[in-house]
Amino acid sequence: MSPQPFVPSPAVAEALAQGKPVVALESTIITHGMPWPQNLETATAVEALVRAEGAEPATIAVLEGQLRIGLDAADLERLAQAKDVMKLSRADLAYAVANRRNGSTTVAATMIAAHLAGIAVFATGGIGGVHRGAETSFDISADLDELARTPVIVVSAGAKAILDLPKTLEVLETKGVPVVGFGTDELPAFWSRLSGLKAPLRLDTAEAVAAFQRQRAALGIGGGMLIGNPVPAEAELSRETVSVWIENCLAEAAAQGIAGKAVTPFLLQRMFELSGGRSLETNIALVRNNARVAAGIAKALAAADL
Ligand code: PSU
Ligand code: MN
Repeated sequence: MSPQPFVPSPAVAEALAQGKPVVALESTIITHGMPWPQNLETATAVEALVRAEGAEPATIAVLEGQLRIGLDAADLERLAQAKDVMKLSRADLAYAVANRRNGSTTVAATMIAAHLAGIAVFATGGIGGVHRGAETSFDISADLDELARTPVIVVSAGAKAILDLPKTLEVLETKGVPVVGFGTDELPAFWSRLSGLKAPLRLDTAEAVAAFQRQRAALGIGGGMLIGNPVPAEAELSRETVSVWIENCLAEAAAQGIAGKAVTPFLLQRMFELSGGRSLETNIALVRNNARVAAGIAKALAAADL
């Protein structure tokens, strides 16, 4: 058995050993969040963008039971085309390793793996949160608990607008998770820049985010933080535009009895179809924007460590 419970790529191992900036990237967005071939194109483009910004990308997944931190081009392509890939969170990450399965990591599982490997920053699209109707379904993403317990900075465009955003903010506040508008006073709403909800905190630079997380650690306050980075204006879909598609796809999910882990992938796929592909274009733009900001934060953290 290897001394470490994970397998870093050579580039990630070297970057970590030298204290260079590293950005973790999730893989559920590849297997369950976007259709082929845009999933592979996006994953590849996001990695290139992180490198161009001067950080090392580490896409995380479980491949044949190995928890891999950093994938090569062939791994990414295989994952992007694979069927029967588990969608892994805290509950089943170790199950996939123990049973030699293939699995993609959600925000929660990516945070666990990133922290294990010593990576402090992670870029995604939108986190999971409190689903609409959670007062009866109890469907609240494990991403929120993970943010409360694992010290990784998660750069997102907010929580997906298919969720109940006010309830998601309330749960994050209860759990003590800082929610930071990045260069904005308002919580972004994934496909849209505005949600109508105030971001509890605001910071305007990568250095300020790094300083805040270091201060939290110095005070012995554990856990991660959520950065809400609005989608670039030229790529956004207005709240009015998306709200009709959201109502329709939520009604379909309810009529078909979609539940559990299948809910988020179902809603994203139907949003893609109902929007004629526009939701995906925006999703790609916001992921790229988040990767760029995450690379800046990783650099600020690495510089402060010198
Ligand atoms: N954001 C996206 N696409 C995705 C996801 C987020 O743009 O596919 C994934 C993330 O991996 C997130 C997961 O952790 O959806 C949330 O799933 P659930 O609601 O079942 O916890
Ligand atoms: Mn859920």
